[in-house]
Amino acid sequence: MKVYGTATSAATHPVLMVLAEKEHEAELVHVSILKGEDKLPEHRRLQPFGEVPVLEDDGFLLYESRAIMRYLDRRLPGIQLSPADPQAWALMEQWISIEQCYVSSPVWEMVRSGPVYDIIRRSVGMELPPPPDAAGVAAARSTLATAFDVADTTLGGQQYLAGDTFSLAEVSWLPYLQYLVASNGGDLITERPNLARWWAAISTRPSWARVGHVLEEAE
Ligand SMILES: N[C@@H](CCC(=O)N[C@@H](CS)C(=O)NCC(=O)O)C(=O)O
Repeated sequence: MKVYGTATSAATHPVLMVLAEKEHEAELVHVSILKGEDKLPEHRRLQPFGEVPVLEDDGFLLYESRAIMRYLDRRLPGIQLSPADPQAWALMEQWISIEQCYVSSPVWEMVRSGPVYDIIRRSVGMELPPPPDAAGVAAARSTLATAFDVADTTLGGQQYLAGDTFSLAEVSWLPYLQYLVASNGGDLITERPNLARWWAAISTRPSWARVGHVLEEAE
């Protein structure tokens, strides 16, 4: 198996995380976003939208991080990251959808206001838009606060988002929360006790410690 992506990309993380949880080795083929390699014709032949990640499994090509994480969970032996119970499974899907609709975009706004974006702006060979202003940051924080309040309430009654076991819901949230912490947004987690307890547990999983690298220096 090959994963085309970067070790610090939030969209590549779920793929690497499922592989780590399953203890399955795959080759990470580095595609530098900062150098624009994701926009080259040879990469677009694998991913027509010019983004990472892409999975190649014995000639089978798949892109879109959430599709890949679900595929790998079914495809590989080892720990099951999707609950068998239909209701727990549906709740997992609900929390993945919440991440996609209400968490990842405002986190990216926060990233654009923090130190990671300084690294990106220094690295790319073109002018990037300025960081969001104070109103933009406040709007992102407010959207995140709403989602985090809902998660905090749920986590007051159970250990994980979909119930009592770690699932793909956590896999989909981890990268964005890690980037939020790296972008002056960690208080949004720590000020919510159940969310904070859950974050402390999932962010210290050995698999995440191996794959959850955020961008810390220019390529
Ligand atoms: N919907 C895609 C989004 C992937 C995505 O946003 N990838 C980022 C890296 S984290 C990327 O390739 N960005 C390059 C760009 O947009 O120029 C997925 O989940 O796979």
